[in-house]
Amino acid sequence: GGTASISRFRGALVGAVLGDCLGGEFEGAEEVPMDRVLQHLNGLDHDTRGDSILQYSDDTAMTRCVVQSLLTRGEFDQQDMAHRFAEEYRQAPGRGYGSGVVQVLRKLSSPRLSDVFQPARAQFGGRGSFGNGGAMRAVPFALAFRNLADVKRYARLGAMLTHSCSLGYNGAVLQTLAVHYALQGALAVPQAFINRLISEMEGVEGDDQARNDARALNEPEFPFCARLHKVKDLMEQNAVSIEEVISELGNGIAALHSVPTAIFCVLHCLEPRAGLPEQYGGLERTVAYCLALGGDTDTIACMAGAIAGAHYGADAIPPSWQRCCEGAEEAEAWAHRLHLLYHQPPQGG
Ligand code: F2R
Ligand code: MG
Ligand code: MG
Repeated sequence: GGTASISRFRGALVGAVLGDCLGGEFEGAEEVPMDRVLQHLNGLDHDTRGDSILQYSDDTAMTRCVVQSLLTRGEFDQQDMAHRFAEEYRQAPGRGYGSGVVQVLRKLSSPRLSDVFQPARAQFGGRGSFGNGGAMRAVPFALAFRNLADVKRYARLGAMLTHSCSLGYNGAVLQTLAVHYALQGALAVPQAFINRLISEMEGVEGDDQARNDARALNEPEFPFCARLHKVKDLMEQNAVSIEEVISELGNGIAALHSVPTAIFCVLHCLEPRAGLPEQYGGLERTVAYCLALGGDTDTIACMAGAIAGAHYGADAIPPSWQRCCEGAEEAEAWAHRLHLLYHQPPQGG
C-alpha cells in the first residue's frame, strides 16, 4: 500500500503481537541456534488445528491498554492510560512483567493517587527505570498521531507512566519514531532512515535530564545516538555475526540494549541473508533473526515486528503465524480504528 496505508497499520500492530508471541519461547535464553528458531517457526505451518496458541506477554498486554485508551479517549489521557495499566495487571499479573514495574502498577491502582507519574519517579531509589517496558508498548503512539512533535511528546509521556529515567522513556521515543518513519515508506532508503533517526534523537537527547542520566549511568552523552551510529557502522559491514550484534548493540532488558538492536534487525533483514530460508519474506526474516539473538527475544521481536510490519504491510504476515498468536486477530481491528484516528482532520483548527 501507499504511505500510511491501512495495510501498513495492520502490519505494524500484528507484527508487534507476533514478535511478542513468537519470541516468548526464547526470552532469557543465552544462545539460540538458528535451527531451533526455524523449527519453532516452521512448526506453526503444520499446526492446522490451531490448538497450540502462543500467548502474548506484558508487551502486548500493555500495548492493548495504550490502544484502548487512545481509541476511547480520542487523545492522550494519562489518568485513563495509567488506570488501564493497573487494571490489566490486577486481572492478569502472570504475563511476565519486569520485576520492578509491578510496584508501579500496584501503586497506580490506588484511588488516592493524584499524580500518576509519581510511582514511576520513585523507582530504583528515585533514579527511575531504564527498562524497555515503555518502548515495547510504544507502537500505538505512531499510529494515533501524525504530527512529529505529537509523536515524540506522547510517546515520552506514555512511557513516563512507568519509566522516569530518560534512558527508558527516550527508548520509547526512538521506537515510536522508527515506526512513524517506516509508515511513511522511509525504509525504502535505509541510509536516509537511520540518518533521520539520529538527527531526531540528537534533539531528543539534548536536554539536561538526558545528560544527567547518561552521566549517572556511566553512558556517553547522547547514548541512543551513539548506538545508532553503531547500527550505521554494522550496516556498512559486509558480514556481521550474531556475536558482534550482541556485543555492539546488546540483547538485554534495558531500552538502550534493545531498541537500537531491534532497528538493526529490521535494516539487516531488508535483504535475503545467509542462514535464513530463501522463501522467507522480509518480515519473517526479521522475526527469525531477532529470536536467534537470544536475550530479550519477545521484546526485541515485538519492536522489530512493529517497524518491519509498518514497512512491508499486512500481506507480508504469514497467515499460519497470525492464526497461532493470541491477540493477533484483535490487532487487526485496532489497526482499522487507529488508521481512522490518524487520518482524522485536526480538531479545533
Ligand atoms: N520481565 C521480563 N522477563 C523476565 C522474566 C519473565 C517472567 N517473569 C518469567 O518468570 O519468565 N520481561 C518483560 O520485562 C521487560 C520490560 O521490563 P520493564 O517494564 O522495563 O520493567 P522494569 O522492572 O521497570 O525494568 C526491567 C529491569 O531492568 C532493570 N532496571 C531498570 N531500571 C533500573 C535501574 N535504574 N537500576 C537498576 N536496574 C534497573 C531491573 O532489573 C528491572 O527489573 C520486557 O523484556 C518484558 O518482556
Ligand atoms: Mg514480555
Ligand atoms: Mg521481554
